[in-house]
This record gives sequence, structure tokens and C-alpha cells, in this order.
Amino acid sequence: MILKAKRTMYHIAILVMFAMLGQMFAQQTLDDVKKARNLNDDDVLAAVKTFMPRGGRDEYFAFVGTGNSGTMIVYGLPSMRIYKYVGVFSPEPWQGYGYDDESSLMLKKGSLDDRIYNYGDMRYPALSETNGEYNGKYLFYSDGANSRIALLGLDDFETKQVLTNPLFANCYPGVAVTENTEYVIQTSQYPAPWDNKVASTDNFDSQFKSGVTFWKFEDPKGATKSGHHIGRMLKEKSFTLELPPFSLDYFDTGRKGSKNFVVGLASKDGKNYVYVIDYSKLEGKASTTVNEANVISLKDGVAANAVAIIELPGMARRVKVTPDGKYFIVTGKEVMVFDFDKVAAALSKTSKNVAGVPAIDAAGVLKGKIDLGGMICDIAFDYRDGVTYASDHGGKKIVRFNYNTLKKEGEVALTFKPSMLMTPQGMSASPHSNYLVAVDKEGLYENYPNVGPVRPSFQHLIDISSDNMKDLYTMSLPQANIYGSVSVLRTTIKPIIRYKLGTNTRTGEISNFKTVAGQEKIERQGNRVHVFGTLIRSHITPEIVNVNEGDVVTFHLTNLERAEDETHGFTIDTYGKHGSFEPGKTASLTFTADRSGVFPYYCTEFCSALHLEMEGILLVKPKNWKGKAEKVVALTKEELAQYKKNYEKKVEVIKQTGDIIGGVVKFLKENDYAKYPYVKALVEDAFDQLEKGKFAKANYEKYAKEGKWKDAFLWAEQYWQYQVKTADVGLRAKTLLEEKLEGGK
Ligand SMILES: [Cu+2]
Repeated sequence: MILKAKRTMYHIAILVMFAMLGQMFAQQTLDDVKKARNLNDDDVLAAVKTFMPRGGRDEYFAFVGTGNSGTMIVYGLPSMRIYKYVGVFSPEPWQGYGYDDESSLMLKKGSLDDRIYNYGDMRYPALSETNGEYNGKYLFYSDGANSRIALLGLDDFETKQVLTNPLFANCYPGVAVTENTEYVIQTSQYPAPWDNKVASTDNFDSQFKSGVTFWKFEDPKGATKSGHHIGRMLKEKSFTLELPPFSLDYFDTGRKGSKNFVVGLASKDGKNYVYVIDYSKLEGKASTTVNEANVISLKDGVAANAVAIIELPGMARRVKVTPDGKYFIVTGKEVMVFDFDKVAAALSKTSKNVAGVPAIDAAGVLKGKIDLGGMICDIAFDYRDGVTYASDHGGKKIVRFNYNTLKKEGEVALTFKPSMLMTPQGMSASPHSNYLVAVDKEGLYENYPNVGPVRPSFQHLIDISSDNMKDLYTMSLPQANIYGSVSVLRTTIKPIIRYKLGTNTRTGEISNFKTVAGQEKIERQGNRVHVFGTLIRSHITPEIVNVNEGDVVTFHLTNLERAEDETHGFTIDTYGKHGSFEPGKTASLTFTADRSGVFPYYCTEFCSALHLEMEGILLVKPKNWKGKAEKVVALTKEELAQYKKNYEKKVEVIKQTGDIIGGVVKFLKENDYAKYPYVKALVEDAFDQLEKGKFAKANYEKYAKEGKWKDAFLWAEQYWQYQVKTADVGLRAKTLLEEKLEGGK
């Protein structure tokens, strides 16, 4: 009685406390917060424009290279939240990139000498296109430092191919694609003799070269066995146009009427140029092969009227093709708009040349120029005809002008020095008109703390949806360079949720090492050991692996999970191997067991409450080990009785869980779940789990009959794990079906 009274008092005390808290919170009105934080209406409006409510989704994905770190960052617009780091040119341990055999092989194949480089230099990416519009399927990056090119698949945001440019000693760290992604274009940056030949700088003009590589890209119509569409760049169908020893800079590709053109910045002997290439005149015209690469000599390129150069009055910072494909704009002290039609006509009518490249007189192909007052770093387009944004770095402002009228339309003053610009869909034929992202490095410490000599760069979100441009939000990006990014409408990309069981994510094929539940095994041939294992909450199977010092061991692991986002990590202590296993993925980790001892292996991803149980032991016996087999201690009567009790309890729980599953199944069937594809897929996944558990059920029943209560209990526990997973997926299917039925009413 006294106890009950005490409890009541306790409850009342809690209620009173909540009431008081309620009052305290009630005082926090919007006005209070504004006052307390010294915010004006504009600040609040800016915050509201980027705030992402629960259930909200960003309109765009943006992709930024980290420069030297060799990884890519994915963030959302307008929330500016970072979603992902993706290993591209350098190993990335969190996803096991460059640590498991599949990704290591890909990186090694993509290097000059079978080594894995630990860094890159990646700046300007390109998204794959269909008819000049982003199709949301692939993304490409160039590695300036190690002359590589990479293909990323956007159905799982992973790197699928890395290749070395067979000619260039270093590359410009940007790429561009043609209108239907027929080619991915990469250029050299600093001139050097090709194919790593040695030449004296005395012979700079004759032995050093620059060039433009057209990587042939093919996107298969059909899917791989795992359901992936993985395109490939094909070296044998690619070609490179030889150019004199120019230093090459930013470049872009034409579209619509100018779809056969590439335009880029070049410099030599203190002079600045734009080079123009009509690649359609070069296809199938290889003059020779160097290092198995098809090369078109400058002489043959000139003979085909495929290349020319335009001298510029001064230093140029950027060249970009307008969304309509009619013009290309070169920025610098002046903004110059060149007319593609005039350039195309002038290609075969040149009389002068620079280092053997036909030279077109700028005045004859210019549409016009505009002086915006300062040095213009970069430009970006929006959907409206001719509307262009220019970054005036020194002037700390964004200027809006129109390339058709060549008139300035407006500007917004900034507190920082803007450099690279990006609009969503901005490098496609249809840029969007709501946001502009400006990058800066030097400025803006007024609201950022000092974090030591190395500081982040910043991505500023600017609202351009009205004529009054407004700086909304600043995101700091550690590791990211100041370089450009691309951004695509989020719904254009259709990412998968899980892999088909056994997927080698780098090839998209079903791995030869796929292992299903109950078929885990260890195979040995001489000193070569293959472990075929599985990962599923909350077990790594097998749990014990015995090898001898000096054995070459491969763990081939498959994540059997069908639940969303149920990734398991895997590491073997001190062996420097780490894998990340997303649901359905199969990957392999190979190492030489060159240190004897007992090495726990375990799941490195916090995957569930039973995460700690995902562990096992690798026992590496030293050479000439003469240790006798240790005695196995038999269970005492009491221990056996305890296991029997535990087993019986577990069987009861299994029955209850079975009832829950039965109820869910009844509801699903009564409501025609199969009519809803996504629900159907979930239900199939759920039963897939239960199906896999059958062997565990057979085992626990068998051991119970034999009175082996420890084994019976452990197998019952395992079966229950499968049941839990079935119930988990099943309940999600039920909730989804309820929502569908609700929505249908
Ligand atoms: Cu785990």
C-alpha cells in the first residue's frame, strides 16, 4: 500500500516536471529565438529555404571531387547535407575500396604499373547524357596526377572502372562527355613526351606533346546477371588527337548544332588560345598506334579540317558551351562569346597557323564581348534564354548577364571571393533556374572558427529564383578543393536498395564465390586456403578458421541480409584487410598468413544489437608447430540441464514468433499483397529468409532428439535469427500495404 502511494507521488512529480518544462519551451517563440540569436527576417527566410523537414527530400544531388584525396563527396541541394564519400582514385577503407580483392584488382588494372596509388587529383566531373540531358546513370572523373579516368555507376554510387591514359604523363583533372555519351573526353595538362619516353627539354617543340583523348563509351542495353547496367570505356575503340606542346586547361563539349565540337583552353610561350576540335572528322582515322592506343597525328587532324586554334587577347579562365549549343563563352578580363557556326565555317579556310595548328582570327568568329568590370573566374547558365552568372573573384560579387543581348542584368555583392560556379543541371541542355552554388577558399572566416593552418573550402548556396539573388547558406567541405561540381535532379537517379545475392559490385556479375546459408566451407589446396563464408545478423560463418603460417588465405564473404541498409564490415585483426558488405554483396579478402597467433575477425559496422556476436577466430599455427590437440572439456550435468532449459525457452519464443509471422502472412494474403510490386518484393525477401532458416530448424530438431542440448540450443538460436529477419521484413511489407490500402480509400 505504502509502495503504491509512493509510486503515485513519483508519477505526479514527473507530470509536474513535464508541465514546467512545457512552460519553458512554450516561451521559445520564433521571435524569441530571433532575438536571442540576433537574427533578422532575411536570416530566417534563408534558413527556412534550406531547412529539410522530416520526410523531405533534397531536390538535387551534387557531386564534388576531393582533389588530392581521390574520393568524391555527394551532397544534397538545397539542404547542403553530405550523404556520401565514394572512393574513386584512392583507397577508401570505410567501403573496403582498395582493400577487398575486387576493388583492388580494378584499381591495379587502372594503373600504369599494377600498383594502387594512394591519392589523385580530381576536379571537374561530368554526368552521362542522352540528347544533351543528364540521364542519371554514370559519372566520370579524370585524375590529373596519375593520368587516370574513372567511371562511376549511379545505381549504387560506386566506382566501376578505372583506366590509365596510355599516352599522357599527366592529365587535365576534368572531363566532358559528348551529347549522347558516345565519348568521354580527357586531355593532357602539362606537355611531355608521350608514352613515358625520355626527351631533352632542348627538343621541347619537337618531342613534347599535348593531346585530346576520346574514350569510347558503351552503355549496354541489357543488364548484367545481377540486374546492373554497367557501361564501359573501351581503349581499343578510343583515339587521341596529337597537339603541339600546349599547356591545356578547362574544356567543354558542344551540343545540338555544335554536338561534334570540343572547345578548350590552351597556352604556349605566354600566349593564350582556345582550341576547337570537330571529333566527327576524326573517327576511324587513326594514323598509328602508340602503346596500343589509336593516335591521330596533328598532320592528319589538320588535313581533315578537324582542328583549329583561336588566339585570345589575354589570360582566359574558363570556356563553356551555352545550353542552346550556339556559342561558347570564354571568360577572363573580358567575357567573349564565340559563334559555333562561324567557327565551323572558318575551319577549312585558315591561312595562318600556330605550331602547325590552323589559326582562326578571333574577330571573324566572335558574336560579341562584354566587360563585367573584373576578372571573371567562371560562368554558369540557367534555364532562361541567354541568362548567365559570372563570378567576379576580386570584386566579391556574382554578376548576371545575357549572352544574347550582351547586357548586364544584375549583381549580388558577397562577403567572399567567388570562384567556380554551378547551377543544378547546369552542364546539360536544360539548366535549372533556382540555385547557384559558388565555391570559395580564401574568405569567409567571419562565422567559421579557426581550425589551424589548413582550412576547409566553402560551397555557398545562392538563391537565383528571383531577380534579387540571395546568398542563403554556406557549407564547409573539408578535403574538397575549390574546384567545380555537377548537380542533377535527384529523381533522375534510380539507386538500388540492395544487391542481388552474390553480386560482385565492381563487375555487376554474380560472383563465382557467392555463398548461401548452409553452404559455407573451407577448401585447401597445398598452402592455398579458400574460406567461403556468410555474414548475417548475428553470425559470421564459419566462426573458426585454422591455417598454417605462410598459407595464402582468401575469405570470400557474402552478406545474406535482405533488409535495407544492413551492411556488415569485416576485418581480420592486424592483417590490414577490411571489407564492407552491403546486403547481397560478395567480396573477397586475400592475404598471406605470415604471422602466427590467434586473430579475431569481426564485423566492423554497428549492424544490430547483436553486433558484438559477429566475430570469429583465425588461428595461424606457427611453422613446425607440434602442439597436441587440446582436450575438449565435456559439459557437466548442470550445464547440460541449463542448455536444455535454454533450448526449451527458445523453442517457445520460436513458436510465438511463428504466430506473429502467421498473422502478418494472413493479412498480406487477405489484402492481395501481390498486386503491389514493392510489397511483393519485400514479402519474397521475407520468405527467402525463412527458407534459408530451414536447415537450422532441421539441425536443432535433430540435436534435441539426440539429447545434445548445447547444439540444439545454438541451432534454435540461429533459426530464430532467421525468423526475426523474416518478421522484420514482413512487418515492413505489412505497414507499406496498409499505407497503400489507406491511400486507395
Ligand atoms: Cu554486422
